[in-house]
Amino acid sequence: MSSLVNLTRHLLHENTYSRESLELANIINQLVLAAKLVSREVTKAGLVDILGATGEINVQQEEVQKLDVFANTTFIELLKQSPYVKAVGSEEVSDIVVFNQAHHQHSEYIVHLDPLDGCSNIDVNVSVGTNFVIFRRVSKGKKLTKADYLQAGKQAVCAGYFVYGSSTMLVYSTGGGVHGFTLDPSIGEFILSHERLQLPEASTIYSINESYYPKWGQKFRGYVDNLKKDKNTKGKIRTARYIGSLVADFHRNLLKGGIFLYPADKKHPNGKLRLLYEGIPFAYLIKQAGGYASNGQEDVLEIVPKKLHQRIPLFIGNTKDVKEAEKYL
Ligand code: P6P
Repeated sequence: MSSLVNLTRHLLHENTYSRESLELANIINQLVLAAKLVSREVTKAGLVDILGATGEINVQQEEVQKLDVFANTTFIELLKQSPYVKAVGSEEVSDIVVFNQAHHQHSEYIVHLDPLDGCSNIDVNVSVGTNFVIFRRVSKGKKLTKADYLQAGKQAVCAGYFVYGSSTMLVYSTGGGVHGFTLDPSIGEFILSHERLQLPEASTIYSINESYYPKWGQKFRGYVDNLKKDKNTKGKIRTARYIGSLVADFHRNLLKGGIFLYPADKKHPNGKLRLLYEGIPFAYLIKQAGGYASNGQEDVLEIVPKKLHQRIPLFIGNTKDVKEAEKYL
């Protein structure tokens, strides 16, 4: 029993029971409660009328799925209950959501999240997830400023994701390594299952949507062509894996290594993935796990967002692989 570590105990222990860790523990426990509610809906999605699209188009110009709406509402409402969260940036909402109830007067934290990443795959039972990153405010005034919610990822105090797959997991870091917890539905607790995750030294896996090959630049096409001929020290050629749900592709990358690539192309001149709630959470985690994330020119964690839904190209995984890809971009 003494080896049983639940999330709250881990969070407090990890941060030496500091005041900030108590505040983070409260915020993450709200995220956990929301994730349990979303996990329940996701796992029974085929049985109730919560599958499919709502008929609306969101700020990303994507079809809004019913589960997207449920997840977005659930996470925002539960984060609003925390006395520590001042605002939420959500993939589903065009502007920053600022909380101004009485218990938010001294709230110090901003949470950016993608409530249900990969949602277009939900109808075919592919793993989806919720990505999040937490920042502390930098301004001292009463009014929230852009400087508070448009910070570079290196300023984050916590990042993580929930993945709703064959099991529901939480993978998070507060800067002291990456830790994975698996939900035990029979007791409703996230139990430590992957302590201090580190990327494997090397991997033959590369992950990219090759249907966009005709839209890539000439140099990048040459790079991908070479990947197919590439052999590792044991003479093994590369293996392609692409799920099409970023959180699932990232989770595999974190556990098995390799490189995930989503370059800019003619259809997505600035890339498709969003900096604040896709690029930054995963860049924060991969760095803690010994890897690296780039937009092709620089470390994703160094980029100061100019707007909430800013898109970036994303190359993430083993540092050696990502640095090699940067030469062709
Ligand atoms: P494509 C899902 O819609 C998503 O935002 C990410 O989860 C995923 O990695 C990407 O888009 C897939 O994009 O263009 O390969 O279908």
